[in-house]
Amino acid sequence: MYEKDTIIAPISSVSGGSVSLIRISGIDAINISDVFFPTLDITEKKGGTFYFTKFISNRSDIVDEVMVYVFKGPKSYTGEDVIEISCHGNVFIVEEILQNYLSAGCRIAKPGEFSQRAFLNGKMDLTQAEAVADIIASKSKSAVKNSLQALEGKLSEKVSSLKQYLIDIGSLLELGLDFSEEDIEIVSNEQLKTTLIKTLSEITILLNSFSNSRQFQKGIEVLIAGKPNVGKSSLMNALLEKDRVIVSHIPGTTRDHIHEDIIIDDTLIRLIDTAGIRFTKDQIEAEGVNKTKRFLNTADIILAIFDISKEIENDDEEIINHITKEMKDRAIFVGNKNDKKTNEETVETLKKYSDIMVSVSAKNDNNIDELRKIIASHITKENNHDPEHIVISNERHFNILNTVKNQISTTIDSFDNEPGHEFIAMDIRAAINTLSEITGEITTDDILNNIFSNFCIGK
Ligand SMILES: Nc1nc2c(ncn2[C@@H]2O[C@H](COP(=O)(O)OP(=O)(O)OP(=O)(O)O)[C@@H](O)[C@H]2O)c(=O)[nH]1
Ligand SMILES: [Mg+2]
Repeated sequence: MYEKDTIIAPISSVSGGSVSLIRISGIDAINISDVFFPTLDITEKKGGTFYFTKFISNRSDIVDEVMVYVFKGPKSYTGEDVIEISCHGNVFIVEEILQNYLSAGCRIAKPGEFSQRAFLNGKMDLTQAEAVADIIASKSKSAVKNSLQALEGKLSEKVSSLKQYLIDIGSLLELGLDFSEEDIEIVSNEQLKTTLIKTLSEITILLNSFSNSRQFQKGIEVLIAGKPNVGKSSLMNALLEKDRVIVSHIPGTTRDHIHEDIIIDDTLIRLIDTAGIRFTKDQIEAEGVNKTKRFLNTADIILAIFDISKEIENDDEEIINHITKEMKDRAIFVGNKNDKKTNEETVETLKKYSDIMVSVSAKNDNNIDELRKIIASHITKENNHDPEHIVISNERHFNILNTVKNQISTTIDSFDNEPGHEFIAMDIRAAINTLSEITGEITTDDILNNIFSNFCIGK
């Protein structure tokens, strides 16, 4: 499956920056490049060097003034010969350079193909290649840190140490099987069980780190929910510091959800304004309301907003009940319209249900900074993990570890039925093989293609 042909792709954003970077990798990367840099004699250059020169097209036109970087395999990202060209960040220049290489026999790299070649050439294991894609996609500083940890190889080290427990105990077990006729006990059931339980508990810790780290990988969803007309859209605008959403005195103004991204506390926050929650006969609105209820189940943080200048009504109660029953930990109560005369009874009722009640005026921008701080404290609470602690942030790793966890749990449970050591040895071998899928020691073309095709082009 490893095609050794020469591939090309832009590896930076094609326009929008002052410079674009193009990578060419493969057996002919240097030879093909020779004609485009006639003054350079690039085939004679050492690896790890770079030059300022002109890119001359196959029609002898000057395409751009560029920097050319020469890397000789295996000392390159992919492990192959690599040329990187940094040209001006203009889509026509990038396109012309690509076209020149394509006419000379290169082909456009598939998504993730550079990293796939790096993996196949042993430059990195699978967790490290995946970390490259994860770093690019990370939606918070903390997710970047988690993925960097994997790129450094910390996750692979952890997986290796788990595997080593199993290999050590598995080989004793296999040795015991060789002596089974002679009544020598090399490893006791107690020892076996202890090792398996230890492995299981370390895997469980890794698995538990996933849901938090996943949040930081994809960004945090903050849902603004409440009865019609309480000021949800006004609060969204206040948090965004711009008039993004239509605000009006007519209840039911927002029919469908609207989202915008902001950064709070180094984390990407997706703010979602929703249709007001109430029972309604209006079909269009009803659909929006159902969607809001679905969003409530999945949002990371809920800003439950109430009008504290008014009495608590049925619709408010419905929301309070729903939230306090199922999603209290994720909810922040916001009492809006504090610029008007406050209804003390409403405030007391809200305080009764929630430890956190922030009183704001979305319209006058009063106390919005305090609300931002409270949102930030919710994020930090979830985010203060120890840097030495290995974190799982990739779904594939999570799924594999979950399978290993199930395999080991089943083995531990089977001890009650006093299984023969040959069965336990088989289970342990299976668990070792499953673990090996994480780093890619055991893998198939299908798995690899699936992983790398999810990368963006140029990685
Ligand atoms: N006095 C005062 N009025 C506010 C405040 N926030 C919102 N309003 C007013 O309340 C009305 C409703 O505001 P919206 O932001 O549209 O409320 P909403 O919750 O998005 O309403 P729907 O989309 O219809 O569910 C508008 O007339 C706003 O000007 C506030 O803090 N103080
Ligand atoms: Mg609205």
